[in-house]
Amino acid sequence: MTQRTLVLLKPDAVRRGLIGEIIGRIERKAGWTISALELRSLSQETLEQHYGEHKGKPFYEPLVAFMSSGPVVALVVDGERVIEGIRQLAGPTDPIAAAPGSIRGDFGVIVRENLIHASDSEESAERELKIFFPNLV
Ligand code: RTP
Ligand code: MG
Repeated sequence: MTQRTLVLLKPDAVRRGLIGEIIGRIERKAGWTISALELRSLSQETLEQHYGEHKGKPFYEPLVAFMSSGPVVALVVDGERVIEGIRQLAGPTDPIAAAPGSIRGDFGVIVRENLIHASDSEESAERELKIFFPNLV
């Protein structure tokens, strides 16, 4: 089942020089294709749309501050079961709970600064792709 997903390399990943390491893991999966890729700074409006489901939660304001603390790398990835696949590569939200071998498990410690975002379902992917890459066909 070919799918399309949105991936963000968060500001901590960019600051720490982990762009190549993380994209390399995605690229090496057989049959997945990067169809868009851009370094960009996210506006408050974009973050409000993207993380709207978390508005009102205690971690929302610090999350938005963190996500606007530096540029992110936004990618669109296409391929077989890529939505579930990249969530697996990333590991659970809390990097300490994430197994070694996963991106968060290998490089993260802090829950907020967990390196990568990946859409968590087909519905989320569709919604998030419209926010970040509205003109992609
Ligand atoms: P993401 O949306 O960024 O891909 O991460 P996720 O699905 O694994 O986690 P989610 O529950 O959607 O949370 C979004 C992001 O908010 C930060 N967070 N901080 N307790 C906390 O301090 C807390 N909980 C979540 C993380 O950056 C998480 O990825
Ligand atoms: Mg999420």
